[in-house]
Amino acid sequence: MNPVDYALIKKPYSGRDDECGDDGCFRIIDGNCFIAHFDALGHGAAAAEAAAAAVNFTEKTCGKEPDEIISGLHEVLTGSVGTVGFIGILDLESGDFRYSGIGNITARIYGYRRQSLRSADGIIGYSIRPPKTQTAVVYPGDIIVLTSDGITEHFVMEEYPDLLSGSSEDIAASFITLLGKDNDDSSCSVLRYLK
Ligand SMILES: [Mn+2]
Repeated sequence: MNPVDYALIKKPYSGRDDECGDDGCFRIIDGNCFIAHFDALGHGAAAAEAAAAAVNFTEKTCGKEPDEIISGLHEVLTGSVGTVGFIGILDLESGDFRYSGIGNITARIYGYRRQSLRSADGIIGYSIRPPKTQTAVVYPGDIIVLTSDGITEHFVMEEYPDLLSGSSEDIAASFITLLGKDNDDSSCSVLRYLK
């Protein structure tokens, strides 16, 4: 079973750590590596509260399939400002990555090739269609990167030759420093599937 290296870095727009509407979590359970990333609408205290509720619920239910967790989150977060979110489960033995996303969390696999993992339209807690779990294959050495819309989505990789260098912590820090916007919370989760 291949080990993983995980990091989450978030940078609140207001500069106050208790006012970040971007958040995420990570667990390893029974040979599966579970990862989630959220960006609650807007920023400030109400967004931070919704993001915290999303993480709290997700941590309690992370043995379930991604689409089931999203459906549960949608119920729990009704009445909140709502959030976009991405949930993935990596089978550490096979490299199968089951995922489900709603809204504009950018999810990409970098490695031998670059693959974007598409999310459905909608806002969790406000309006979603029945979520689906999809599957991608992750190979040893691949890097899964999840970013909120506080990080530039479109960029030319060749202009950032060191973006994917170092540990997951280094990579997340590079995304925030090199591609972070200054008008929103920004955040990046990195999961490296080690050889
Ligand atoms: Mn945002």
